[in-house]
Amino acid sequence: MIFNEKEECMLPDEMKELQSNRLKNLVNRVYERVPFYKKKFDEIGLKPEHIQSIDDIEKLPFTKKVDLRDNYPFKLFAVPMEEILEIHASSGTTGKPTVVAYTKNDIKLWSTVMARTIAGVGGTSKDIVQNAYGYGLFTGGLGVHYGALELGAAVVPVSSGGTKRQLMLMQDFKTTILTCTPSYALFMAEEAREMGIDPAKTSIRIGILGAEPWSDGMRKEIEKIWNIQAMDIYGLSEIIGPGVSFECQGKCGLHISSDFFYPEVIDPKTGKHVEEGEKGELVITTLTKEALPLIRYKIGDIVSLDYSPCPECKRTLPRMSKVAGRTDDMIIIRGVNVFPSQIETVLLQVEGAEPHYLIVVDRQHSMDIMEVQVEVNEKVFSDEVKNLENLSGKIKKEIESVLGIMVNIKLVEPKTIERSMGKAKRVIDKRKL
Ligand code: DLL
Repeated sequence: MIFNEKEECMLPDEMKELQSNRLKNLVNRVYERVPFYKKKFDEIGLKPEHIQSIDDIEKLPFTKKVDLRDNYPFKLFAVPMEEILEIHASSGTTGKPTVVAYTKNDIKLWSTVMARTIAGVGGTSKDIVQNAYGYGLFTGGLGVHYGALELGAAVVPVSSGGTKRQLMLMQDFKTTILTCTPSYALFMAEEAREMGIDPAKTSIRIGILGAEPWSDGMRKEIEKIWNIQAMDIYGLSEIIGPGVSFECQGKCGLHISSDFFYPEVIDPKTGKHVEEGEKGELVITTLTKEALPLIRYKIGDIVSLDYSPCPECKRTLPRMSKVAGRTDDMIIIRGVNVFPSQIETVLLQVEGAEPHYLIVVDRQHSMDIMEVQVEVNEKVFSDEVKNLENLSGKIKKEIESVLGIMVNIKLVEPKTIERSMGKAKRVIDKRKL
């Protein structure tokens, strides 16, 4: 189903004009309202009037995650606090989270693009959506929630976790759409079997899955176990949350809502556009967002773009490939973005721990588990066992409070973690996606 045919099936010229007008307006707005952008534009001698069309976008400088960190928490906001309705945060690269915010119009926009998403993957107002993405500062729960409301579907705001209860509600309510991370969908199926429930026999017909990388192999497995259509949706907090792109029923790439989020794919080394169809780093400009407009935001996800007509639906929105990797060392564990540098920051603050560490990620019973191996110094190593246990407990507590997910700590002898001559290898990811 198409949520809004007029918007999603625009002719290329119409779209270009809309994007150009929106970009001009955006550039004026940030130049006037956000000192960070004014300074950046002034540094390269760029005036808002130099931007006359969407084709001028390459004249604009990139924005990066570090810019959000440097302007923590609110300095990139383009509206006064009285216009802000909601504030979210996701993992930053070090101690402080990345903060994002929404005005009333931004929430409307979020609702629209998420209604497009749910309709795009095959949902209707008749569906009962069991929303097992986390509610709270994480963007998944509320994003899907707003979309379901806008579409007119019934939403069950169960949030993530409490798997047995999820399964009970699913059976009693006869929910038809499950929204969660792909790994949680697999975990839930295992729990179901243990409880004597056959996941293939539930009333779920569509899984709206995303927030972490997953392969087509994993899609097939989820589709088989649950007897559903497993659909990929993509987004990130900084741009809007979920709702940046979604698969239509052809599963032939993810349609980007490019009337609001203008996509470019660049070579991360040169910053230049790659050819259509070639892989590179996704960069997005939020054309209409009010609270936190972002110009040419370098996302770090590797994708390719396809502007050819969709073989399945009438949408003219371009399609991006599934995410093929990252340009940085971010990993996603149970839907939570984790940067090795966050762990390093904690270790540097704990007496007795050395900043030599290795993160080992694995998947057991469809659940991601993370172990951090930490080297201790000679003095601590010769201490009593009790002291070592205390140290390990302290590191665990600190890391868990920063990341918000469970972690196992293994203290290892001094000088046992392999030293590297070049880029240190901080992560061993044993998960087979
Ligand atoms: O994970 C938004 C979201 C919520 C998307 C629910 C889909 C469903 P963040 O926590 O800010 O936002 O993390 C964003 O997650 O840059 C990607 O690296 C990764 N990611 C999100 N969706 C996908 C996907 C949400 N479908 C970061 N495939 C992004 C692969 C994904 N990676």
